Amino acid sequence: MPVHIDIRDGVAVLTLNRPPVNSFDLALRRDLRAALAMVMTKPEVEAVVLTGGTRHFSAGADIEEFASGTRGGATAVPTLPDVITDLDQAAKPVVAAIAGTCLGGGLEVALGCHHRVVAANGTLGLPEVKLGILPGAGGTQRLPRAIGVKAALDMILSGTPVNGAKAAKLGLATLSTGDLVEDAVAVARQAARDGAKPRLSLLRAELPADAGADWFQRQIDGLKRPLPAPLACIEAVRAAVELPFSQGLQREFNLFRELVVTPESKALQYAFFAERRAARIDGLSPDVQPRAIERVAVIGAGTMGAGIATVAVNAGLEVILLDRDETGVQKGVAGITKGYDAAVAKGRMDGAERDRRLGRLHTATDLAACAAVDLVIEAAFEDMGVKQDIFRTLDKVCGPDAILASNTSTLDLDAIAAITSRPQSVVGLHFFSPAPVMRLLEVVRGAETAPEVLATAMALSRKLGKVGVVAGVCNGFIGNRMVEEYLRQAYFLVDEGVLPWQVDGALERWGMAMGPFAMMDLAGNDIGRAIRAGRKALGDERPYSTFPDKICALGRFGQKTGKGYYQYDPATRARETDPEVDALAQAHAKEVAQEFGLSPRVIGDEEIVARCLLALANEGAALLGEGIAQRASDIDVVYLNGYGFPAHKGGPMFHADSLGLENVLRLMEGFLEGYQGQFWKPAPLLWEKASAGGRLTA
Ligand code: TC6
Repeated sequence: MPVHIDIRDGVAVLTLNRPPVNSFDLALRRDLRAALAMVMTKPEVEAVVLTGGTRHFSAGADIEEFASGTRGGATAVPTLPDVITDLDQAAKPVVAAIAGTCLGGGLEVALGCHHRVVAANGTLGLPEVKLGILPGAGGTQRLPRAIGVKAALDMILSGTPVNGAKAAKLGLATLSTGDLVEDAVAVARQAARDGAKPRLSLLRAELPADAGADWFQRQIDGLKRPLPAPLACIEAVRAAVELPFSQGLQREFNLFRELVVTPESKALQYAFFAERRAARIDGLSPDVQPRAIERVAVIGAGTMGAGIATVAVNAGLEVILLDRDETGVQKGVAGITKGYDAAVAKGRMDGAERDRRLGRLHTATDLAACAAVDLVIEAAFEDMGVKQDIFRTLDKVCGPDAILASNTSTLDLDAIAAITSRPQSVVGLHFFSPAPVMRLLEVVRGAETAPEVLATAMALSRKLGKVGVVAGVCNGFIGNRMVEEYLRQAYFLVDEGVLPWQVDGALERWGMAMGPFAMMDLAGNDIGRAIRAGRKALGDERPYSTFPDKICALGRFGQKTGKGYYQYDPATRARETDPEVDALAQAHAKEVAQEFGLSPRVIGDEEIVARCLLALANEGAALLGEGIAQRASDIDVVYLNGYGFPAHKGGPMFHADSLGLENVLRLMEGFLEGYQGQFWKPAPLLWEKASAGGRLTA
């Protein structure tokens, strides 16, 4: 039964019961409406409590249903707004008892109730904007009436939820101090006695007098990107202020219907499910259980190692941070402590919590300290000899059940595993820098990695708050192998006379968080040079522009040296174009033009974007065909979470699908005629899918 009814001495407790997250599909909407109607007719019931159990009040409308339009999607009757109107208009008081997730339509349902009681673990928010839609079941109309227009628009535009205590502070709910449902029942009884059924729909939504007549316009002007969903959110909240409730509600639902089919929303809905799909390991038997990981050693206390240690400590693990000597270890600890101190200073953490976390951080300089850990994550210098030495020793000192992981970003994991007597226990855990910030974790499956070890690594990634994506072994795995082709095109564009900032500008206008040259300045141009050298040493003879080497020859290694493809303000790190780089690029392009007999031509944004992004998709299709990635959507998850690809474009594979694979092939054919055109040989899988009229992400 999707709604369980329990009548307790005059109060009907309705419990939503649609695992896993009580999302409102048509069946739940129907059942709630019927249950509510039924208890309203019972004379012994004087009030109602609506709850969803301890973990999920409700995660909102069923995204699968409205994304696919199945069973009429969100517009099938009763719609969520219909059910919420029933709650609002109910003849007896209705109290929402909120524990755990209360998101989107879930919060809108709670707002339709007459009272809300929340547990401390409540997570209340309207994250619809992250799906390219707006709260379409009254959220934009009732929330401003509940907590004020400014606070409401802030929650709606950010999509960020608040916890129980904050919800109480905002006036959104009453904080429960005891048993949530019992507290809600008590509120319901009192309301029945008082006849109190406060309806948000009867209130007015008003801006403070000092907000100014152009307040809504200023909110539009302040948007980072004027995408359809945030614009519509502002418009709907404006309707809450300017129109009667029923008209505002209608306006909001119309906007919802328009948004749900926009390309941006389709891409964001796809990205939501792609992220959840990435957690699944193809071919893994359901009997395979992950091992428990409680004690972790991190080898290498540099930026990456210290970042990984922070992530593990934050997740509640006991961590030993190792480096070759005490100076190295203490440098790492100092960096971690500084990070926590900054969090305390900004009020994001209290001192006691900082101390608890630092209490879980231990240090050592001898690998023998790894004897009793469940997992070692090696984040030492990116050199095969160094890593093999470490793994040889770890193999000897670690317990037989310990998992040995490498954070290598390019080296052959199988060659590292082969040095040990337990290649089945070796896995790659490729974190992205800065590790505490970046959500992506490539989980690299070696030829011998045992299923149980892989499952443990994926479970760990979730525990660490990361999005784990399984990758096979190849140079660069998924993300960095593809980015090499993206960069290759970016540099070729410079060969042909486009300036670095023009390439970045085109891609950033398209939506990338950062263009390729700014990205390399952040990563370090010397690192890029080492990666290219590594590939060459492995026999990769494909041509590459010499421009990045010229930049490195000037010591312009990027942000860390204050200069790279840009110059950086030492205080703010703000980037500025540099005439020296422009001159170098122009001279370089002249040399290339002479060498290859190129005639000058203007290359516009469209070509820049198409070449860089299709280089990604083509390499993605190649590694998908080779089985390096499990599915195209995993590749998109990598790019959305590790490379600043805009979520509203879905990822490089989804983007190629959106263009149509036949069109993608046609574009590639055009590039084939141009400079270094040999790189536009479409991956076999691309041909295959295009000729079958298929999609990469299907
Ligand atoms: C809305 O409400 C609009 C209203 C207007 C209407 C007119 N629908 O993330 P997890 C599935 S828009 C369908 O792994 P967690 C998810 O796919 C909605 N399915 O677990 C997964 O399925 P799988 C606004 C959903 O504990 C399973 O549940 N709400 C929905 O890490 C477990 O999910 C949101 O945007 C859904 N709404 O996190 C909230 N939600 O096992 C979206 C989850 O088959 N959801 N599933 O792969 C979340 O943020 C998180 O899922 C969570 C749980 C915090 C609820």
